[in-house]
Amino acid sequence: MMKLINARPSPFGRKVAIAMLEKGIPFEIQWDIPWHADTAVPAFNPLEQLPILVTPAGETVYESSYILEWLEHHFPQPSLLPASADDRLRVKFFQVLAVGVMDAIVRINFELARPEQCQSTNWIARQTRKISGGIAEIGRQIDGRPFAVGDALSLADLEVGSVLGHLDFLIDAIPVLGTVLKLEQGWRRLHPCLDGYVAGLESRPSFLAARREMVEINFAQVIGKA
Ligand SMILES: N[C@@H](CCC(=O)N[C@@H](CS)C(=O)NCC(=O)O)C(=O)O
Repeated sequence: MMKLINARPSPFGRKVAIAMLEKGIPFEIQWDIPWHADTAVPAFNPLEQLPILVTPAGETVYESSYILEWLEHHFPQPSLLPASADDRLRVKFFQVLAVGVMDAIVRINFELARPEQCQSTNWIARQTRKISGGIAEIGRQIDGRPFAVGDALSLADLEVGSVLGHLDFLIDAIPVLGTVLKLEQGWRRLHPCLDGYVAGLESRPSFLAARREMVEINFAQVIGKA
């Protein structure tokens, strides 16, 4: 059986789990915390990041967007990619926006884990602009439709949905992040047109089954002096 090495609140791991659930691929999850000393991650991925897919033959596949493509190639049905090349390119475009927003969220998270006197307000402001600009662009592009590309679920929705869902989750779990991002009331107030889109995705059995849970992670220890 396939094994997914995953971290509990990881949006990267969640989109992979959702793809496997949508495709009906049986898999087990090995939970890990890549920041902790007892992590198994470096033994499977030289880049030391989750999620990692381990096939029954022992092949390892990592980098979430690449795993999604790998799954699409090896388990083409039901397809999570549109038929036309133009639409497939458009899926990639949403992937670029979603990955960019997620990268900025990760950078801010680490900056906030530094002692306050070491934090750069310029850096935080830069990442905040990327997040608000990226979400606004996603909202403009989706424009109230139920799916990002065409009229069916695609990898674009897994990419975008996992980021927006994760932002909800993070703002709830780490209120200071909401304050820094000026999103104390969440992103829906600023981008109401995305509300129905995300609600539709989050009500799918696959999204519901791939639930998030916060675990205690000592980020300050990870970036502090050895
Ligand atoms: N670009 C990677 C990012 C994955 C990622 O950042 N995973 C986190 C867990 S949620 C991790 O393993 N971080 C450890 C590290 O970056 O060293 C992907 O899409 O798979």
